[in-house]
Amino acid sequence: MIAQAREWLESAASVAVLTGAGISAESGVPTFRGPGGLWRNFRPEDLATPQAFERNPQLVWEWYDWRRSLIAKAEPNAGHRALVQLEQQKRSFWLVTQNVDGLHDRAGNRRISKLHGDIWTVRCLGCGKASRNDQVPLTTLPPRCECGGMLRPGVVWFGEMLPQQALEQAYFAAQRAQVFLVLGTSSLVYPAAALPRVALDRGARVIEINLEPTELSSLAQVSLRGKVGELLPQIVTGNK
Ligand code: BV8
Ligand code: ZN
Repeated sequence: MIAQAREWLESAASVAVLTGAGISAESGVPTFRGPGGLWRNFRPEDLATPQAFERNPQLVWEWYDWRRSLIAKAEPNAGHRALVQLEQQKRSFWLVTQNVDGLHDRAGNRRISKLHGDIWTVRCLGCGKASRNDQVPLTTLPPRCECGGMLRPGVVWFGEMLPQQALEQAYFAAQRAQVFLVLGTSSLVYPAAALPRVALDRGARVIEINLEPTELSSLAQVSLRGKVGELLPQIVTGNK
């Protein structure tokens, strides 16, 4: 299976990647679902929604402030680094991430679409201004804009539209890919989870790496069980 995956990846001219929280787990950033997940005492719909923020901005900001403090201490891991190597090796490469932690950017990937936004940006509900804010911890919750308006995290919540350009880039990459890597995602959240299916419909080879089986596992031609940080470097050639 690993040899097959390595051979397919090596001979592919065009590669697309979809990552989820699992690739950042080895950097110490908790995942959303599964053991030790972020959502353990909340349902995702309870926190990551505009209604939850409307109802209790303080609670939602406490959650994001806690995550920002964890992410600030995190470093990209071998899985992130293998994707930087892959971007450098491939003429046609695109990385689509559901993660908002910014670890792919810090690792050095440039050809990237962030489908669910970025935890280090904030947006004012008053004047609409978006800006970068990397203050950890935040001194006031919820943080305020200089116009006095309330700031929200610059992320995409359930029921909210994804950034149009990022989504278009992602679909285009999925349609063009000869090999589509799906790394550390439960493949439950749409429209991100539709991307590997788009690639499959176009005859791409889908290689999944996950600790456990997912909704996608039965559709992927290769589904490797294990840690992204351990298995991905084994299929990205040029690694010992
Ligand atoms: C939208 C906020 C259009 C940012 C997030 C019914 C059916 C189908 C769809 C829907 C439905 N009802 C509602 C919908 C739409 C909804 C949706 O998909 N719901 C799901 C739950 C059914 N989607 C939306 O609302 C999207 N918007 O559709 O807009 C629209 C507009 C208006 C009206 C109608 C429609 C918006 C989706 C974005 C939601 N925002 N988060 C943040 O705070 O981070 S989603 C949240 O889940 C995160 O963003 C995260 O990225 C995402 C996906 O989770 P994963 O990344 O996969 O992480 P997870 O913990 O689940 O899994 C980790 C995996 O890694 C596990 O499998 C684990 O085994 C593995 N793993 C762990 N460690 C490792 C590992 N693998 C390898 N190595 C390891 N070391
Ligand atoms: Zn403002």
